[in-house]
Amino acid sequence: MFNNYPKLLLLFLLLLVNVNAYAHAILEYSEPARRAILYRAPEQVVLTFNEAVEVEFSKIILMDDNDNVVVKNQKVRNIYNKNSIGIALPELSSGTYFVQFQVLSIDGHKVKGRYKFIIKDNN
Ligand SMILES: [Cu+2]
Repeated sequence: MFNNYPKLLLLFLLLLVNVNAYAHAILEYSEPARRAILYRAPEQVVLTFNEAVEVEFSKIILMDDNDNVVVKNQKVRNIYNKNSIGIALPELSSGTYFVQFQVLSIDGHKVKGRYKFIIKDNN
């Protein structure tokens, strides 16, 4: 019965390595970009991660400078592929906005983030 012990240990170690291979999703780029200064209001927010995220368990909201929620409960959907998620935006006036997101990585971990962009008055 001790013959199986090294095999089991090896199996266990392999599983451990495998589990560690799945890290959280990392935001690689976004539209609008972090700290972007825009002269035309964006029509959507798109967040692209290094791996697929669970679109049904991901949220994106838009806040203004006074912490008021501007957009929430917008259906998050895949945009370019399974790594990118986004929401459509209503017509936004000039101002400072914050994109706040919470996504579920395929490894089951939640990843949160927040970044700012600015829409300048183009008059
Ligand atoms: Cu993780």
